[in-house]
Amino acid sequence: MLTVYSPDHELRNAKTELYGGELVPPFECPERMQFVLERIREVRLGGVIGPEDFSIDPVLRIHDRGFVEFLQSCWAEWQATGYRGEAIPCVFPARGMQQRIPDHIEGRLGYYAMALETSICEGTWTAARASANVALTAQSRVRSAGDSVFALCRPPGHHASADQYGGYCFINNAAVCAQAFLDQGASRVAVLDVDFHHGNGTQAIFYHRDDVQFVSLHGDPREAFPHFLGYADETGAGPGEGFNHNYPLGPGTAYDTWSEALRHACNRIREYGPDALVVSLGVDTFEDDPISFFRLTSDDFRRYGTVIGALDLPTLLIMEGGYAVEEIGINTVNVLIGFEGH
Ligand code: Q9C
Ligand code: ZN
Repeated sequence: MLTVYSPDHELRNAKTELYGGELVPPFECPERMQFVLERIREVRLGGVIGPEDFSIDPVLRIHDRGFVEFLQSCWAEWQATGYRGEAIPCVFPARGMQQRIPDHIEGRLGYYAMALETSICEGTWTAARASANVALTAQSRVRSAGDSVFALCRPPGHHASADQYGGYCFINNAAVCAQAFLDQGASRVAVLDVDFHHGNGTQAIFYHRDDVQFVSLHGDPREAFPHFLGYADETGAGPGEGFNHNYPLGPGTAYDTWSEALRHACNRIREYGPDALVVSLGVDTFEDDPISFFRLTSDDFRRYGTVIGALDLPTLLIMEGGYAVEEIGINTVNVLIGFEGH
């Protein structure tokens, strides 16, 4: 399988993540990519190519222009205030307040954030753009060659909505690529999200639409981030009713229960009959992931790769989460090997 990768992700190297009331080194760190890249070379999975440069247009098909401009200028504006740390909001347009966009960077941070573990630092926007270019390059290969491609990108994307960042995500790569398939002539695209966390951003973006089906397996929002979306009764709205499927699963979920949900999810995708499949591939479902509570083993990743491969669709696999840094290479590549060997 072909992989698309850019070293420009290293430009996002934040020093802080707000975790348990402390500022700690971020779980979502540059070293993650090194382990995946090394494993791809070790098993000779296939070629690794760099990204093409896409304009901001495919990103603006999904994201709000004011949001994009905010991300672009945030670090400079934050620095101009004289603050010494990384940019973290501390006030939000909470229930009962105005949803107007303020001028001050402090207010705009709160307006555009959905969570505040994700510090914004120098290089964040450049890295997020590179991540989207990697995903879009892989998308264009799937489209032109009809086979399946892996986008090895960070920062991840599935928590980002049209106008909110957070959960380590800025540009929703999966949503941007699903839209690109449609803009290039596809009638229907399915997004299968197997990251441990619910893909709240992707769900919100397509919730009212029938041309993108969103299917997600994730930690039950009662117990897991993002906590405020991802329930089973969220099935879509308006024309999108029936095109959103959530499988929330409880603490300690192992492969028997998880794979049963996956098979159910894959049947939904078969019924939908998409022209292309986008997989939000997070490997934080691993038993030793430091911030998650599923119990998948490294072998389970290979097993479920075959289940997704059996859908037999032109597939774009996009890297999302996974924080057991030394094992994410083995686990990610196991999915790709299983996928190819179905
Ligand atoms: N106690 C992705 O996997 N913090 N984002 C969780 C757990 C945020 C995960 C805290 C997790 C974001 C792409
Ligand atoms: Zn995750």
